[in-house]
Amino acid sequence: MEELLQQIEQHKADIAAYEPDSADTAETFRIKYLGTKGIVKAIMGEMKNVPNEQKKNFGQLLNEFKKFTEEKYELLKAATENTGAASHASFDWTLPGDPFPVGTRHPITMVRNKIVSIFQHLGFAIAEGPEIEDDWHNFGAMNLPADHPARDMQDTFYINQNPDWLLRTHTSSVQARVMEKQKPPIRVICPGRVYRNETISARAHCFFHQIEGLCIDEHVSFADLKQTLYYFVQEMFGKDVKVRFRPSYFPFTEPSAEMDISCLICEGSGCNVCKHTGWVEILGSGMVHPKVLENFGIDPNKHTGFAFGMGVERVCQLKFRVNDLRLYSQNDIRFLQQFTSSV
Ligand code: 2U9
Repeated sequence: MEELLQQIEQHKADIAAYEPDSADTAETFRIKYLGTKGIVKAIMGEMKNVPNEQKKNFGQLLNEFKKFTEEKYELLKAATENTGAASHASFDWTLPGDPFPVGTRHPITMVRNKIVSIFQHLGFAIAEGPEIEDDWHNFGAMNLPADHPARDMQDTFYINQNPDWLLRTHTSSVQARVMEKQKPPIRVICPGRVYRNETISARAHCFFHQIEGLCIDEHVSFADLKQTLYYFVQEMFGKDVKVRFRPSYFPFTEPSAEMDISCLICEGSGCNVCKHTGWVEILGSGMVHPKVLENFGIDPNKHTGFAFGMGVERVCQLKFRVNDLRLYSQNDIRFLQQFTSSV
């Protein structure tokens, strides 16, 4: 009897000291103490050998021991369920946490979002369209004649199954689809990926990203174009930036102009980004060609419009000084991790 009481005391001490050090600790404990062949059952079995006058006291003692063991089991179960393994006692809670890698936006996405938000402030809506286009929306509607070099297989990716299908070479096809559905006033901004059959190098890629804009209404003038684009570069590059327009030619605009901004890298003193001119080209623009308006049933005597287009990679290059276009699509984490602040 005395021996049995000593055994119970020893088991209680062992149980009290039991530590949850792995996910299956609670189960191992249950099998050892509370299982059908466990210690609690075995001690209960000793009841038959206890003299009758001691049975009451011993029964009480056994019940307490069983309850004590069951409570410990519940504690172990909770500890291993919550932590997956270790307990408060065996785990150093003061250890620093595991670093959680925070992703960053791709620089092209950051710059695109910024450009889009500037035009959204001016009341431009965003429009998107398919990257696989037909000849009409990409070229025909844009006043590109059948013999225009851009239509050449050398310059454009055509889809084998259907000679009328191609990968859009500019997002003007999106504006074409807007004009099909919507009558003036129209004010849209079209961001998207475009494709050209170029040999990949630091300065050329077979795909890049464009943002084009279109504004059509009554009495829209070249002055509106200039002020809109001036506002854009000030928001994008700061209030000190200067602009200049140079006459240019595009089949879909007349007159056409390219816009330069003062070189932000050398501030006019001369560097290789501005080729020592103090100016860098940023976008193309112009008044929408009357033929393009007519293609969509818009009367050029009543409505006029301006349009512009820019390469997001180009803006990104000026903003972040990235000098190799290939970096944008190589997904090299060492490159991508450098763009942690928003533009
Ligand atoms: C419609 C009518 C006219 C969009 C325009 C440009 C000028 C232009 C280039 C800039 C660099 C393409 O990414 S780039 O290579 N774009 O210079 N784009 S005007 O003109 C339009 C668009 C839609 C209906």
